[in-house]
Amino acid sequence: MRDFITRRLVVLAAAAAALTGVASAQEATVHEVKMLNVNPDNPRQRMVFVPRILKVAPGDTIKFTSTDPGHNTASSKGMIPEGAEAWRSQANKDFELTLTKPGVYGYNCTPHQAAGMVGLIVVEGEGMLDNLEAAKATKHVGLATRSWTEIWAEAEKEGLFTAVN
Ligand SMILES: [Cu+2]
Repeated sequence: MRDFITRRLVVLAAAAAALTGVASAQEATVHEVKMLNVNPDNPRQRMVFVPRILKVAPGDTIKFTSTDPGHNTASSKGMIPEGAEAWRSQANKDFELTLTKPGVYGYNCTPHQAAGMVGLIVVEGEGMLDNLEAAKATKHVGLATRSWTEIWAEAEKEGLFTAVN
């Protein structure tokens, strides 16, 4: 539901920009990612970021909300673009992350990484695929291996790595 609202806000921002004759619709958007014990849309998924795959524009903010206790978000080693800043949030706290450099960003929940709690953000733009192979080649622990197999396949299927919007 929130995802739907976010999308609507983006559409409204774009429409407002068009109406007022503003050339750029590059309004910085805030995308919410919930940190959950159970995915309400897929209860078999436990310890999960929802949505766990996001494509954003440079300068957009991702707001990780501590919906359920005990989770955090941290960039995964070897899975962010060269020169991008690593992050690691405190557990039980909301966390806002603004990404400016195009590329793929793999992240995890520190305590639940082995339980498969990982996610992907793609920041579109020039050079966004530069670190894709390196990110895909990263080794994982426990159920994260399965999560990443699913995430790469889903991202591919959704065309995240093809055209720049
Ligand atoms: Cu967690």
